[in-house]
Amino acid sequence: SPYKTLLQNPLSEHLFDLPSLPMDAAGLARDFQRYYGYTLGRDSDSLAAYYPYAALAITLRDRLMERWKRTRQAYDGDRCRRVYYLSLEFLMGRALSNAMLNLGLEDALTKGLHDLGVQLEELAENEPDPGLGNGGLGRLAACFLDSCATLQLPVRGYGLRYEYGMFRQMIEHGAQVEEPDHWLRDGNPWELERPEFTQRVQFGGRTERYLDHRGREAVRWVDTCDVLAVPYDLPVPGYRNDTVNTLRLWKAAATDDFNLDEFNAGSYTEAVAQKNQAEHITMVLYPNDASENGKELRLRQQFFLASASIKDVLRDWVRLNGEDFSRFAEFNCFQLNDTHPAVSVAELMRQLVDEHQLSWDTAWGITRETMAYTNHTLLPEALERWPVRLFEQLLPRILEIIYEINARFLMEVERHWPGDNERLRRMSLIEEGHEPQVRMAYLAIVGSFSVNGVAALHSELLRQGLFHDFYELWPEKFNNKTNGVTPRRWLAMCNPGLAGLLDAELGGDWMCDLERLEGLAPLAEDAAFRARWREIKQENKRRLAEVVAQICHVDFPLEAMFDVQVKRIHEYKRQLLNVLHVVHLYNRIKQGDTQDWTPRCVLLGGKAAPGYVMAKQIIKFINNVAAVVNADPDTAGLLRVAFVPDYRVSLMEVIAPGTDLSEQISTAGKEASGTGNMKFMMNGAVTIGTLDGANIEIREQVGADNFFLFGLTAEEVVATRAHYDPNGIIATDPALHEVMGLIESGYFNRFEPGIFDAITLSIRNPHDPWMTAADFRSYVDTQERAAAAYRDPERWWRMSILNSAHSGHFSSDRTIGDYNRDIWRLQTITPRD
Ligand code: B1H
Repeated sequence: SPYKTLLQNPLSEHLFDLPSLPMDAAGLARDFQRYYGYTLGRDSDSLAAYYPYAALAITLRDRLMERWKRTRQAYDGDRCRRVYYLSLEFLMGRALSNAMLNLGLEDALTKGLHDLGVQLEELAENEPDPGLGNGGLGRLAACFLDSCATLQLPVRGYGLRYEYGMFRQMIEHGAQVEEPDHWLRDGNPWELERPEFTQRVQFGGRTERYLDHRGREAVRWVDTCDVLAVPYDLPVPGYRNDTVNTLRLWKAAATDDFNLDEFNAGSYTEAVAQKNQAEHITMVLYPNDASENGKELRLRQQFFLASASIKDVLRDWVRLNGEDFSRFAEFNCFQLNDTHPAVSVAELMRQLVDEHQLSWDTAWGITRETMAYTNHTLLPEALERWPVRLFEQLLPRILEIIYEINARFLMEVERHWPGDNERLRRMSLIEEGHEPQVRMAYLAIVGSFSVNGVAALHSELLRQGLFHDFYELWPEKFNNKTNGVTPRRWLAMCNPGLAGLLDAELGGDWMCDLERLEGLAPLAEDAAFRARWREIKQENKRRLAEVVAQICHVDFPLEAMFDVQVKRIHEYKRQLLNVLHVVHLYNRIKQGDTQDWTPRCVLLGGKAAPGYVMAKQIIKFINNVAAVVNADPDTAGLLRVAFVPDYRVSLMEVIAPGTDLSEQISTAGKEASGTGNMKFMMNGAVTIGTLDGANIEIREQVGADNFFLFGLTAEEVVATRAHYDPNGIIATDPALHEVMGLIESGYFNRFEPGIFDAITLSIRNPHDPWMTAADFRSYVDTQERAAAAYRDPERWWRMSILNSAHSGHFSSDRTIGDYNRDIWRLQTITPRD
């Protein structure tokens, strides 16, 4: 590697004494000007909106740089215990306003730029929204990094630098159309390329036994096709402290060793062109939220992340400690974000045994004390299994190691339950059959000291269902860590109106001790306070309505109840149930049944996995229903429906503050936690929801009176399954009968015959896993109770205030505190001057 060359003479220490940077309005503005004019070389002939944004980003990045270095030095210098959060997804959202908030530079920058005639807010809108994640799982990783930096915990994120993030969603004739998201097109001012820390990752080849220098039998992995992993570091600033943590994203690059045969045969260009293959590994994020990907390239991505990240950590260890690994587990912990990086268990073993010459038992002891696994879903279609055959080709040495782990593990099972062959078959890391598969979740459990779910119900269902055998073997490994979201982005940043009120009522820095929101509870009884609260919500609804008008061309009157469901489109999340309710309201309007009507604006949004046919039909259905409802003059002032395209982090920042009613209506037992539910709650929305995921805990916190509960429980869902009769339900519920009749009459697809047949059939199917018809009646009745509550403003605003007041528990600071207490056991580290 060209970076191997070290400097002949160490650089003078004076070189590292950087002059400190101005933090006042004029000084900031001067830097901004310099970056725009000199560094980026732009002037008045450039109308590209990107460059003023980039100049501001560099201005801010400079002000993080010194703290970033000092944070690294503090972690290295203290030799502290550290955590590595391994995730195929980090859905970070925009960095600029976050950096501004955390550095406390909003006022100075607004003024400095204003003096230059530049509008800060407009400029910030030109930052691309990096979409390196699908949904909740990726966004959770981002909230966690924010909390770790704010709590000053030595945690580093490791992920992939996808060239193309989550696709951009367009809606054409009501249907989803995907467009590639080349978010790096104009460059990324936040990232720091660090080619000097490049790692080499192996693929393919074969294994070979040999005698090492001590004459012991050892294995090496040879004839491999290697790919370089080049790290790009992103700063993760804590809230107004001196900590700046790191998110390290790997980019795949070709090695320089050419295929000599081809090269010598004169095929120079062919030899070079082949190298492009390597770079495909980090080309694109798989957009299949909560369902299996099953493609070879995906396994390549997973191993690429695991191998490069572990090498990075081991290199650091050896740099500071030499080849003595006896205290490695004491100082290092890897948190696996679902099974996507679970191959890390075998890869850590491989590096310790093959590359650092540890014995199997020593290496296994270290691995099992170092890895921790978080499960995020019970859905069978999301449980990762990789064909043994694929492992054989792509990662032959890793497969040998998995076999060895399995053999030793099954002996342990045999000791615990002698002669229980059925159990051995059930618990094996290898699922036998026509096409044998590696069960990645079992590999993660066997190789970890901690296994956690993401909400109380979810963790309980893991213990009692999916992982029951493992729970019986190792009950102490299993624990719950209820999810949370960062109040910096999801309250302070996205809801400046409310933040101002909280500053005034609770004093500063409530966003770092969110339980202080409890102080709002008594104010819910104060009519003057409720009036201020309502005004802030109305202003946020105005902002949201503006976006809906601009993007969807639908008019949302502000006095209506804003009823919102935004999340990935999936049958288990039951966007269909929401639409059935909309059609029911439409029927009532058409029948003149509008006494005591609460005007309602229903907003939906979310992406469907490109290959998920039913999810795409649901999007088309929503849009067709919206078109008919909005075009019917009878609905004026009573009902509006819109589908917002390209739902993403930056849109949620406008949506959550402007929402009255939060829809969390998954089939009970299916949504592991949900995190959108928490963002809405913090911003004063009231939830209508099932007893699923974290909804249960939300209801506990806010009290049953301030939560609209409906539907079957997880237990009832299971019990109902055997005798579920949707057609009987439809026949005996007149409202549902009419709704289904209207849809089946082709009312919403006049010129597109048959396109919704699959949807109506799925609702009528006795094997419908999501049991949409079962919950219709209780959903509609509960929606009516919510509407009545909204007509009683004093009641509604009290509920709204109490939702914010009791949302402190859902700060990701609390979640990270729990991880740290039970799993990570890190000390806080404060960088010093
Ligand atoms: C969640 C996923 C997920 N669970 C596979 N599982 C993926 C699975 O690309 N893939 O292959 C991507 C994502 N995502 C979500 O995690 C849960 O559905 C939510 O309920 C939960 O709140 C969130 C965070 O824990």
